[in-house]
Order: sequence, then structure tokens, then C-alpha cells
Amino acid sequence: MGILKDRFKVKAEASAAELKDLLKQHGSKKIGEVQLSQIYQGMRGITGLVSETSLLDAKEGIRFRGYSIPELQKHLPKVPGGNEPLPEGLFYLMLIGELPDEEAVAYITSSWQRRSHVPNHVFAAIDALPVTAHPMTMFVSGIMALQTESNFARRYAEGMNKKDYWEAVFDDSMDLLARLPRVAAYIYRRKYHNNQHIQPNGLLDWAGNLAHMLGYEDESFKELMRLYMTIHADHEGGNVSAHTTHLVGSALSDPYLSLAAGMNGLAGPLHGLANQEVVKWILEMQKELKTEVPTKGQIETYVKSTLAAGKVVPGYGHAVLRKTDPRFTAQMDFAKRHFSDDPLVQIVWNVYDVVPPILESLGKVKNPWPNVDAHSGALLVHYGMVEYEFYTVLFGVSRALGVLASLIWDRALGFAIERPKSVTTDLVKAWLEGKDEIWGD
Ligand code: NMX
Ligand code: MLT
Repeated sequence: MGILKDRFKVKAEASAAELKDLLKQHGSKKIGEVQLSQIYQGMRGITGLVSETSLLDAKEGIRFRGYSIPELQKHLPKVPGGNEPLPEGLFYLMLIGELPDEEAVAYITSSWQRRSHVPNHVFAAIDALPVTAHPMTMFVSGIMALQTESNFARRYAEGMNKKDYWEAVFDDSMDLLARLPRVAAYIYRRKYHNNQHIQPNGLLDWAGNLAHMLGYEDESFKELMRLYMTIHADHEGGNVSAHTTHLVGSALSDPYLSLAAGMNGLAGPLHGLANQEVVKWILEMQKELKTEVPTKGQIETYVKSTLAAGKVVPGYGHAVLRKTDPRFTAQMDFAKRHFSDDPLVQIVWNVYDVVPPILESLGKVKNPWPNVDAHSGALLVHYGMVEYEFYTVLFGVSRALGVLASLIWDRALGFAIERPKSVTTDLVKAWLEGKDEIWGD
């Protein structure tokens, strides 16, 4: 079957048996209470999902199978002479639950190279959209066009046994991950480089090859892509892209349909699109203030005008985190190591000094600190990737690693179709008056 699938099978069978036992013994234990306000406020704070690949701590930030970002940077295999972790290694860690050795990472790299062929009709589907279409629209259309290749959909139609679901999801996920860099690069070169495409380089790692196909040969840009693809990959299960992929997958929609749905969620400005919004916001600030280098005082005035206009400050705040996002810090460290005097990076750092106290002073923002999106765009601009509408596609290629690893686990553990109960406000009112009940099942 291949080492990855073999190892996953062993892990998944043991976990499924353990889980069955755990639920038999403890399934009726209560894990929390739900307040009425929570069901009107985005279900914030309700524990309602299981996602094995990563866990978010409000103060500490994300841990992938127990490993923080600095620990990933230390322990995951790198290219010879490189400093940044290979995202192939993170995929192995999320899927298998253990750190990979060099051989396992090389296996994934070559497996994704072998699976990377993108059929022509996918490019034709993207080409059918006007070049003015948003890159995320093209990305989701590309993923949907790839769905013709789904093993899961074909095998399900042939009458697949439910014991084999995970295996078909595994194959689709590996194919998808192999193909997404090509689709992303095609969109970038079509929209911004006059349709001049660059053939993949079979000697490069997954993220290095993405950088190459985008048209960036600088080794430090390849290192950035390795870091970028690693840190954006997963943020436990409740964020919109992960939750949507999991939800749609629970209906046994195949991985292509599920990922496309998740990517539509990522394309929202409160989620992944915030990375483009940050750079757009800074460019608008420079234009409005008529200066390339706004002072902290000028930034403060601009932040206040953004808030007064009823808009959010992009890149700040979080539904779960209550401190500076370690993904922001990892990118800040990258910039310090590679180009600390970059003017846009300097602005991002000045914004970091100015924004938190202003958001804190509003008295309603639960987390005034920067998230991952506050920094990522400035790094890309440094290398000349100024086309900010493309940034969420890069986030999406990375996020696929986490949500697809989770989807394989979902099917291996036999998770049910997701279907929480909803209520109407009329029922809530009747319940408050003691005239009716809000029932759970
Ligand atoms: N700027 C202005 N107001 C904010 C911000 C912000 N950055 N963050 C939160 N608030 C407001 C929020 O709109 C809400 O206002 P109201 O009661 O008037 O509706 C209030 O503060 C309370 O919101 P929170 O409970 O702190 O945040 P919530 O969990 O609802 O939302 C975000 C989390 C991330 C959606 C929110 O902080 C936000 O809109 N941030 C800006 C967009 C952004 O950077 N998104 C990227 C998140 C990371 N990612 O990649 O997905
Ligand atoms: C993410 O990476 O998905 C974002 O930080 C949003 C979240 O975790 O809610």
C-alpha cells in the first residue's frame, strides 16, 4: 500500500478500537454547559467537535500533535542547508501522530510528485472564468473541476464497503495535495503573468516547487514557502475552513467537494481573506496619508478612522486566541532574519505597537493582538508578490494539509454525519415562559 498508508492503517485501527472502548466507558460524561447567548454568538466556547491533527490553546497558540511552531522548526526535516520545516513532514505528523524521519518525508515528496498530474479540463475550467475573477473563485473552480478524478466518488458509486471509506479519502487527499500547487500556480501565472506558465521541477520539494511554478527562484522565497505552508496548515477543528470541510465530508461528500466547500469559507474576509485585506488596508493608509512611511501617530489616527467607519482592523483579533498569534511571531522572526529593514515590514511592526491598546480601549474586543494574517502579506510583497488578491490561495494550499489529514481521520474513526439541533427564537421565548422545551435529541 505504501509506507504512509500502511502506517496510518495501523494507527487508525488502534485508535478506532480505543475510541470505541472510551465511549463505551465514558460516553455519558458531561463536558460542558451551553448558555443561550452562545447559540446566537457563533457557538463560541462550545466544545462540539473532535479534530485529531492540532489543538489551540488560547494563551499559547497552536500545537500540532503536541508540537509548537518553534518545535516544528527544530524537529521536522528540512532541505539540505535549509532552516525551515518541510510541510510534507507536518502532514506526516498530523496524519500519523509522530515526527517523521527524512525517509518518510522523501517518500511523501516523491509520492506527491508522482500524483501531481492535473488534467487539461481543470485548466480549461479556470480559463472559462474572466481573468478579472478573484483568484479564490478560480481556485475553488479548479478544485471542483478536479472532482472528476475522485476515487471516493467512483468507489462509492460502485458500492464501497464503509470499512474502506478512509482508504479512498486517503487516495483523494494525496492526489489533491499533489495537484493543488499546480492549480494555484496556474491561477497566479494566468492572472498576473500573461498566461506564461512554468513547468514543475520534479527535483524540488512540494513548497519549493510551488515557489518555482509561481516564478520565484530565490532560495529564501522557497524557505518562506516552506514556513508559510507549515504554519497555515491547521488551527484545530472549529475554524470556518476546517469545520466546513469536516461538515461537508460528514455527508460522505468526497474530499474534492469537501475541500472546495472549506475553501469557500476561507475566502471570507473574517477568515483567510484577511491576509489580502491587511496589505490592502496598509496601501490605502499610505495613499490617504500621502506618505510611504506613516508615523505611529498617523497610524493611530488611521486605525481610529477605520473603526469609526464601522470596519474591522484586519489581521487583529481572534475567536479563540488571547495573545499574539505564534504564527505572527514566526513570520516576524523570519523577517528579522532575512530583511528586517524592509519598509512594509517596518509598517507591520509599527501597526503591532499601535493597534492593541486601541482595540483594548473599545472594551468589547476579546483579543486585541495580531493573528497570522497581520504579517504574511508583507513577507510576500518583499519578494515582489504584490498581487494581494492571490494571498488567500496560498493560505488555502497550506490549509488543505490539515483539513485533509483530518478528513482521513474522520472516515477512519467512522464519525457520523454532522447534524446539530437548531431552534427558533419563538421556541426560545416559549421555553423562557415555561410553555415549551428545548430538547437535545
Ligand atoms: N477590529 C475591530 N473590531 C473587532 C476586531 C478588529 N480586529 N476584532 C473583533 N472586533 C469586534 C467584533 O467585530 C465584535 O464587535 P460587535 O460586538 O460590534 O459585533 C467585538 O469586537 C467582539 O468580537 P470578538 O468576540 O473579540 O471576536 P469574534 O470571535 O467575534 O471574531 C474575528 C474574531 C477574527 C472574526 C475578529 O477578531 C475580526 O473580525 N478580526 C479582523 C479580521 C481578521 O483578522 N480575521 C482573520 C482571523 C484569522 N484567520 O486567518 O482566519
Ligand atoms: C485559522 O487559522 O483558521 C484562523 O486563525 C481562524 C480560527 O482559528 O478561528
